[in-house]
Amino acid sequence: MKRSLSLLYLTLLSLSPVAARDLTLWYRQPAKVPMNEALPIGNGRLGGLVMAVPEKERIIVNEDSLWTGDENPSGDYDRMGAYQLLGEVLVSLPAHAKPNAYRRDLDLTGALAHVSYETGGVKYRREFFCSHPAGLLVARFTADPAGSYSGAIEISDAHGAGTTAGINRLSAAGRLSNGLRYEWQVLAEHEGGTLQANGASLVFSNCTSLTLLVAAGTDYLMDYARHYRGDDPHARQSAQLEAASLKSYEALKAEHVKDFASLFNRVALDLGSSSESQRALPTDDRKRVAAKVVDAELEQLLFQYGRYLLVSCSRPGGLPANLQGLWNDSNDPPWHSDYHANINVQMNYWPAEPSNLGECHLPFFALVRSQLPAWRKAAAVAPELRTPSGAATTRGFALRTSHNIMGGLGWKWDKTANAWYCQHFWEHYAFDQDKQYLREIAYPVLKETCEFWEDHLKPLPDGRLVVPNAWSPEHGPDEDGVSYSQEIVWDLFNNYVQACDALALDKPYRDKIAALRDKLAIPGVGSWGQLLEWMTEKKGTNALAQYAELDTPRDHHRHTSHLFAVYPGSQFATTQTAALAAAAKVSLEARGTAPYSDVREWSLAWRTALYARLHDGESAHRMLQDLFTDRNTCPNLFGLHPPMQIDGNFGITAGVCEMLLQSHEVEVQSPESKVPSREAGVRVLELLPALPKAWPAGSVRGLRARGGFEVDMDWREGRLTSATIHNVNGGPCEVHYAGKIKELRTRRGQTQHLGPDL
Ligand code: FUC
Repeated sequence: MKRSLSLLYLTLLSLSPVAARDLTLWYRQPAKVPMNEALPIGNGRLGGLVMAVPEKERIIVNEDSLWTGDENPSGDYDRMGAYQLLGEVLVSLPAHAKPNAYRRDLDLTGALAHVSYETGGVKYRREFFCSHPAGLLVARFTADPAGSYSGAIEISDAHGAGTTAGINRLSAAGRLSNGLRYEWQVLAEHEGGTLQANGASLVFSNCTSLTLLVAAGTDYLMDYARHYRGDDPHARQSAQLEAASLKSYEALKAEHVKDFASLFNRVALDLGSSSESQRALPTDDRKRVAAKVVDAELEQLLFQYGRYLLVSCSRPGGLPANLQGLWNDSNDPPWHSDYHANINVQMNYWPAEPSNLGECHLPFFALVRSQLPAWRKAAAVAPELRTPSGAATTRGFALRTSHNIMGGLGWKWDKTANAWYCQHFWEHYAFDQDKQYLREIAYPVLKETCEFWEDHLKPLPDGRLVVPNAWSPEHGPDEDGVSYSQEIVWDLFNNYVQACDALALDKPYRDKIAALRDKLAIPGVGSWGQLLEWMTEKKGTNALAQYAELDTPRDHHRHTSHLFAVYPGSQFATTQTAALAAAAKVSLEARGTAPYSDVREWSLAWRTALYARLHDGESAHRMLQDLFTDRNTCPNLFGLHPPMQIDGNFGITAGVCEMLLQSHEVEVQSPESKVPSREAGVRVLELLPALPKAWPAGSVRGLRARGGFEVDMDWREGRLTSATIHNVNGGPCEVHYAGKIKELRTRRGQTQHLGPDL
């Protein structure tokens, strides 16, 4: 008995950092604006926004492949299409208007949304989740006492399809303008009372409970060779509903909670305690206060919300997170709710590896690989992508600033987006060290992109190599040797060299690319100590009128593209390239934050990670705190650009990871060189590199580090008290903390405990 009690105590202790109370968003009123207020649930492919209105539940339903548009090698914007809304499930309960004791919440740990209220002496409760194992959205309505539910269920299809009603089923099916077929079905189960079809709705009376199972799908297939079309979704959906209807609600829920926890519970974070008065506030009010007074538990929740959202919208087998993740209430969403390649989709995936959700990165690789044939074709015919000698592109692919899921491209070439995408392929390996993945999935894409850049770099008279006529995203003129492009190509070449070394492959080509890397022009330092964004310092005005001065201390543009080499790149590591890192800091400080209206949402998340890499925890934390203002996040904590945009949610999770643990540096043999190549050396794990004063005591479990490590840490009074380094799949490493260095030579599967002095 004693043993089991102490076991229980230990179990509770180990669960305490992810206690439900700390990880719940809650509100005292129903949602009004779906994207800003509704509660998001998702299983990676199918998603719902729960409005939680007592007298008429509205669940806005999304399926991630419901896209208009097509392949468009000439970049014809109209043909790119947009991510579409599927429709809404509506449950009318007319007698429930104006209830008492209303509350709605989203429990991140269980991935469950709830609504509860009382009216007419009855306690009502709803629960919602999207199950990955079952492939369904599930909604359950219960009440006490029994027999209290009377109302009607309807579906509203966003593309005008009529509803077909069966005995306990509603369905709708249609085709979009590009021929994509879709279908969705709602199966209603009830306990007590009656439920029957009446026209296009299901009418129920005096039921004790209702369970709705929602299935949805399209015939989209991530395969260029099959024109992105696969099987009709009808049979798949019917089978999912059939299988789920054989299980009890509790069994479906238990299966979902277990599946979700298997990913979500890998990381537990405790940043300290908040006050009782902070805890007493609903999330919308609480976040406003948190922008001014530190609310450590809400900061921890914001970190975990990014992980919650990533697991909910990006699971293997589905599409990657788009500009709104998976959630969308419109057929004409902002920026088509597409994949933006100059920061946004990359930021979506920044937290995947460090926050221990490597599998959630896989949909991004699957989509990119499925688009390559179309992107090669588009590159081959683009006059803008001719090589410096005037030849058409024959090797590699390129993409524009935005794209769809069917080989279609949007606005303006972003020439080095191909190399930036490659960084993600490399990072998955860097963290997880899976050589088979590196050989079969990542390496071919990296090599092809190196070939593209081998063909496209332009030599300057002094022998340096530059990316010709490219842009610093959405800021100023296109020119040769823009810092953003130079840094991204350096990153590609450096990663490729490491990939060859890891696989012992292609030595001659590896050496060729290493030589090209070392000839790439490196950004200079300008007259006010800033890192130059273009090869030459700009004076005067910008064609884009709102940024009247380019490259001056008064230039507060939202993008920090020229700081790529600090984060997410690793070229300008603080300890090894101190002069360039210092210049980057000058630029970052000038780019600023509030009240500059252009600095918003994702800009703050990027700045958090940049400050963290520059070891400035106070500024990193200031950026994080600014995200809580009403201009940067919605009441449901979705990022607010405006309008709602999800990248900032993911970016801030990644930023917090960087504040606590960094692993982008390796010990290099010649640290005195201007930009040391990172091809040989021992991985450095830097503990608590940017811990702010706002988090004096805390702990983290389960962060991942490059090189194949998992790290747990505890700290008190702003100082590390203990650390545990699990060698999951790594080699030797060096642990750095506060000027101290400890070399570890553990084997795979071994764990090393370290004290405050390492
Ligand atoms: C980039 C940014 C914008 C916005 C858009 C979706 O173009 O410059 O701020 O986030 O993507």
